[in-house]
Amino acid sequence: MEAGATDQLALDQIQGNIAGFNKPHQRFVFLRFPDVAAGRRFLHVTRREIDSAAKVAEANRSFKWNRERGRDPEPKRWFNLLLSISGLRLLEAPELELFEGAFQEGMPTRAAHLGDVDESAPEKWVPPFQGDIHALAILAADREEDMGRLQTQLSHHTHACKVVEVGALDGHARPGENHSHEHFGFRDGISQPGVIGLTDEPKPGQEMIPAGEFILGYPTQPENAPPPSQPSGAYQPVPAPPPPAFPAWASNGSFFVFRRLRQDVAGFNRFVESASAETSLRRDLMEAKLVGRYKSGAPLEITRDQEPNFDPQAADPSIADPSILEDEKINNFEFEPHDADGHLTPRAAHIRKMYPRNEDPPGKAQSESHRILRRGIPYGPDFEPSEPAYPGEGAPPDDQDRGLLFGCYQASIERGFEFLQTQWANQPDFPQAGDGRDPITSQDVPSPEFTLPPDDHLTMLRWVITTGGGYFFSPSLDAIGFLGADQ
Ligand code: N7H
Repeated sequence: MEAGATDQLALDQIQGNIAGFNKPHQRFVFLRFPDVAAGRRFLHVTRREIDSAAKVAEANRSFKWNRERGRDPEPKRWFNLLLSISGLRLLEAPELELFEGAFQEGMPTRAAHLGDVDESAPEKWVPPFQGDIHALAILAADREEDMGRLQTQLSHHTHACKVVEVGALDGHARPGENHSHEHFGFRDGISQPGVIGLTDEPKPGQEMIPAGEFILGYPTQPENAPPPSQPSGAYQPVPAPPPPAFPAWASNGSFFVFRRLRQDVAGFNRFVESASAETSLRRDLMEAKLVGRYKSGAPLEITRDQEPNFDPQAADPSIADPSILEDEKINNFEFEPHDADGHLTPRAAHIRKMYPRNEDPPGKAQSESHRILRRGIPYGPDFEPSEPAYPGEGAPPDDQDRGLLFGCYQASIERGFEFLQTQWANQPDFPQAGDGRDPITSQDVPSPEFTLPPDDHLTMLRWVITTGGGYFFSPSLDAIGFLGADQ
């Protein structure tokens, strides 16, 4: 299949956030159905309001077209509806035993496996994550005032169907120049896999991945196949292994992992300060070593347009050449062969652990077999350096509670999110013995180690704490109709 072909995916069936809402205001509303009849009625009445990937992708194209011409794009409001395993059970969805184990068990049951221990343990999670959640409504809008309209519309249906809204979490892009940056200060939302049949103009360095890695019912990435060619995005099809098992009604659906991740910005900043003093590295370079990018988003690697002897460590390259931050350049790099030892980007840096690109091990083909479509948005107020330290060892007060409402779509949670978290982030010996843990996402031990080549070993603290989460399924529009009908 040619990269960019859009006629092969049933985009009018697939829910819209898989294409990416990309909105600065998002609300996650968690729902409980009192009984099967109420649940089915709720699906039946909300089905026609669910926005499809076809609609969202078209609006995203028009948004970009208008922005490039200096015009104000038309503001949009989006709505999607997802179900947890207990919601599907209550709705008496058939053949649920075909779904993979991780989804059937749910995130809290997987806590020990994921490393959600100590402060991150499910017993400490905030409401509504202590109770049973049947469904998740995702509301998204360009304008904050439109969230009220979306919420009113949703509540109209929940009241009419006697569905309980057990809690809601609001995410907002940070204000002003920090708009695209998360709370530690790094630009986020840069590197995403291209999806064959959905991504029509892959950016340089953006590999095109078979849609079956993200959406059920399509070809998947063969783990041991030769790597797809790049950088133009021209993908050479290779025979696919059999897709993971799932009930027939689940075609065109996708699994959504949601995590409420609290960030201790003061703790992160303190660590950077002491580690840069210890290693005599500039502070901005120390930060970049942990993530693999400077806060601006500029990579710590030599991009394909730069001279081979370019030194990305001398200073953040975007200071001298802001064009490095453009789509054509910012993600156009590999780790091998010039940085096999991690002297530029440490092998345990967050972006290298989470997507090792052509690094071997694990090799490009395996790297491309564990991609996810990230859909995170910050929550909580901006950090103020003058704010008081947290009281004792406890949780921060509400007005200092900030972090990321992390979300990601994939066709298999075990192959996607869980693999990244357990096999790569939490493994001190991945990709090579002694490389250390992911400084951003691993929380499984109190004092994770991080190897800064050539021979510094830093002992970190935990700055990211899991405070809630769940596994959800985003059914196709037809499947919502099917599950909402009296069967
Ligand atoms: Fe990560 N951060 O701000 O430090 N992440 N992440 N992440 N992350 C990325 O490329 C961050 C988390 C991935 O393709 C960037 O968009 C924070 C989880 C993947 O090169 C930054 C949190 C998981 C990539 C951050 C967090 C991942 C990625 C670079 C939690 C999955 C793409 C900007 C609070 C288990 C790698 C960008 C690639 C990139 C940050 C969580 C995965 C800056 C603060 C839980 C796959």
